[in-house]
Amino acid sequence: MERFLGNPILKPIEAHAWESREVFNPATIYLQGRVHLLYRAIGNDNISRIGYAVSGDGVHIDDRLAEPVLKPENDNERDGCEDPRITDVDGTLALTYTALREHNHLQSYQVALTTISVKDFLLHRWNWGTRRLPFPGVYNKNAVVFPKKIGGRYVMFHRIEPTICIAYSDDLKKWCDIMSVMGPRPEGWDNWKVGIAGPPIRINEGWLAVYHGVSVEKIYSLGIVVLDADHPEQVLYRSKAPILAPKEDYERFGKVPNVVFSCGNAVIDDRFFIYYGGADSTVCVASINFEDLLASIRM
Ligand code: BMA
Repeated sequence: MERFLGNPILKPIEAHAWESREVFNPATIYLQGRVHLLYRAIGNDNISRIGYAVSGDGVHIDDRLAEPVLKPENDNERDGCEDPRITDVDGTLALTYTALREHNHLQSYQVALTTISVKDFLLHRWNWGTRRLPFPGVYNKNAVVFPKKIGGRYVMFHRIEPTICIAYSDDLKKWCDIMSVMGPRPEGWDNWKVGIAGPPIRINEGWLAVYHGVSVEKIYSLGIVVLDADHPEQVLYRSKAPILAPKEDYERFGKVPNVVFSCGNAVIDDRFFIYYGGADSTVCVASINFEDLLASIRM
């Protein structure tokens, strides 16, 4: 992966109380020739909200809104809306995020899911639909919806610690057939826990997805995985080494050191872009020629 030399592409804005401390882990979606970023922002009150920025070339930010586009709205997410992922699934945008609630300093977190029409999204009318909990009461995060139905059903990856799991749904409301997909490996960089990054991409071999792996030393790195086209609970390939690991200062030092954490990607022309949070503090981007990435999984 080649890091963009202008990283970080988004930094906190001190004058905005809601995004004054950290901005990181953006969801991304490529629509009408632009990359739209929904980034996690932490402000003076230590609560996570979601902000919006947009880029025409994938690396330079052309516009950024001064107000959050999604913020806690009910008790389940009272203490924050974290780590969004967004997917265009047959013309509806499905947004998943981590709903955080604290009880006596103990964190409880669940997956939350809402939708918005492409039209509203592009017009910046933030008419999010009902916020649902696909797995009520279950400690769960790192959820992302697949961009296509499989066997007539919606598909979602999510993470019941320490394992990436799958679930299926007829209506994006009720989820069933939860199965484990892949867990940590005993050796190396992903030996503590794993979680999926942005939406999987359909390639000839099946589904290509980026995931994060955490080592017992609490270093967050990114790897890739290829899943079967019709049964994405089956892993066909998993990268031995990370494709991106903390190296630059903006990845090694910050609110949480040694973290590269991704919730979004985009293919623009012949390049694959990975958007990620550096050290839970800023938004960064790295890219690779898409054919080179595909060649690496075929070797
Ligand atoms: C995870 C999430 C991410 C964060 C990562 C590293 O549990 O909270 O938002 O980037 O830890 O701190």
